[in-house]
Amino acid sequence: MSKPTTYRFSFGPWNISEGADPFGPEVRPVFPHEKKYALYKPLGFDGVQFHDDDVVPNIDDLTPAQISKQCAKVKKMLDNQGLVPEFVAPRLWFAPQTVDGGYTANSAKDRRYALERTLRTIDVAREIGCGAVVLWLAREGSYIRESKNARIAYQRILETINAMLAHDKDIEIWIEPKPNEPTDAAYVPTIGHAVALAYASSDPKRVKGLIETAHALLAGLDASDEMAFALAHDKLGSVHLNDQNGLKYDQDKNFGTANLRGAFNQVRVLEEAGYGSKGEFIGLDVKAMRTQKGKGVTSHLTGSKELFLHLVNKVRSWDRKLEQQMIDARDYEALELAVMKHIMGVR
Ligand code: 3MF
Ligand code: MG
Ligand code: MG
Repeated sequence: MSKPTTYRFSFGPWNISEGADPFGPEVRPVFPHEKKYALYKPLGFDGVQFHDDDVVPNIDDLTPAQISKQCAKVKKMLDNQGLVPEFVAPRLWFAPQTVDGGYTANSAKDRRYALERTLRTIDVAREIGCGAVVLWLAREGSYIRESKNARIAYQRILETINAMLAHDKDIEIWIEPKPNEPTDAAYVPTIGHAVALAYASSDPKRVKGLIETAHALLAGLDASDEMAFALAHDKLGSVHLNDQNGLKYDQDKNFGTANLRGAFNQVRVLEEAGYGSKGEFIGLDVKAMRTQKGKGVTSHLTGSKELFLHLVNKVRSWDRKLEQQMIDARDYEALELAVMKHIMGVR
């Protein structure tokens, strides 16, 4: 048995929010972005996940020199805080040019905007010392199927990936699949789609996936199987651990709080594959409840991390010999009861 992984954790500054939802405004006092970074280390987090405009606000309005200057400032801040930039994601879904999608928009001008902004995101990543760009393909889908040609849309996503790989010889691209929301149906709903794009690309080794628990659940899939699929192809760039209580709005609940057994199995799959041993982060994508009071609310982050670590202990203390006996006897009834009792801490 190799030595146990010491996990490192990450999250994006958007995880510390003021509680706005699609039906109501912010309910907590504003906590400025720049102040969030000072919270990471004291909370036990080493990695920062960025949108491009978290690094460079108003990125569309700045010259390359201004962008470089801002990147240098952020790099210095990260170095001072002892933080690692895990990835940068082009926040395309906010731009007025991407109302009908970015890479898959029907307008050539809008597609050009999306590509240019994405290539700039790669430059931003490199300048802050970060080796990965995440594509959450939020608006690459459709509201009605007839509005776009899906076959052409897939080709366009692939062309974008190839252009990104050509733009920088080292950057990795991690695709974060999600089946729906904000579109009715997304073109890259599962890790299988992302991995197919990776193999079809000009440099499959540099194209991987980022799996969010809730996104797998929204697709009706088991998040641990999605992770296992990526790991079997050596294509799990990172994770967004969280939870989701059935097919509702995108909840980003705390890890393990709605589906404890599913969370146990995600930790188990990650542990068994040695995920984290090469520096991969345990990323969180969790949202504090709107009811939570305070400024700079972070208890959902520390709570999710704590539950993750408890589950690591559960996975490590699980009796594998007994498990093998039950598998050999094909007594899955006994196996299920034993798993449940182990998770619940009863004998
Ligand atoms: C989506 C993501 C992020 C979102 C974040 C804020 C990288 O699941 O992971 O994109 O921006 O959730 O909405
Ligand atoms: Mg989510
Ligand atoms: Mg996510």
